[in-house]
Amino acid sequence: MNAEPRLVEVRKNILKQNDLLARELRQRYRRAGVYTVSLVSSPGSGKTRFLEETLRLIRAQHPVAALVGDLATENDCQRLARSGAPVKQIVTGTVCHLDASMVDRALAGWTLDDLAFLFIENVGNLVCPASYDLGEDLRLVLLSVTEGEDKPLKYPTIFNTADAAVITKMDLADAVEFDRQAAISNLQSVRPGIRILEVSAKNGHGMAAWIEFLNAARQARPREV
Ligand SMILES: Nc1nc2c(ncn2[C@@H]2O[C@H](COP(=O)(O)OP(=O)(O)OP(=O)(O)O)[C@@H](O)[C@H]2O)c(=O)[nH]1
Ligand SMILES: [Mg+2]
Repeated sequence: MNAEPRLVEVRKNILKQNDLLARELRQRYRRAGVYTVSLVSSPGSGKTRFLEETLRLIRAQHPVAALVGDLATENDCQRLARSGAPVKQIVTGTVCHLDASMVDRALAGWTLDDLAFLFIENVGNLVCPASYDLGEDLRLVLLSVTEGEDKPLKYPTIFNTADAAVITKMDLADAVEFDRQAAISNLQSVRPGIRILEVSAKNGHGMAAWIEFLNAARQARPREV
């Protein structure tokens, strides 16, 4: 009978510790002038492909770096490193999300003051990453046209904790009979007013608007936490 409340308490303490460290990270990012963007989505929605294209486009304007989390492999790190930007893989083993301490450890050895943007690709998962603040300025949730317009309704927490949504793989929209209006209305119903970007990292559709949005968001960020 007593077991349940204790488990809840332990989980609350872990989350509280994470929030404290995330707040410190947020302060570090602000002091260094680096704008931090995290990406969350289900596995295979196109986070790495979108980030590869983003790094390629933004590196011409600004110094950037990226962290990427996966349970196993360095595959995504290798893909992102082709951009020439500094990239580190966080291998989580059995853990289904990144937390602030993993990010903190991965940042060791990097001088944040040298960066304008830091991107953090989370583990592909629409549930666990929702609860863990990484100190990011902008949390992006990606939804690909191939995974079904109802995902925001089924996984409301992750969509509700995001600052902006990116609909990916728009080049495949017709082939999979993607219902754009349904997807937009589902996103708006769980997170009213959320900014929605529509992109294809494959043919470049919407990528210029995304980069413009990113630069404007960095400019608009308050200096103090
Ligand atoms: N046609 C098309 N395919 C895409 C696009 N973006 C990603 N893909 C493909 O979708 C698959 C998954 O893309 P990834 O970028 O690896 O997805 P991810 O979200 O990083 O996956 P995890 O890290 O495993 O969660 C790959 O085969 C990509 O080439 C796109 O805009 N158009
Ligand atoms: Mg990936």
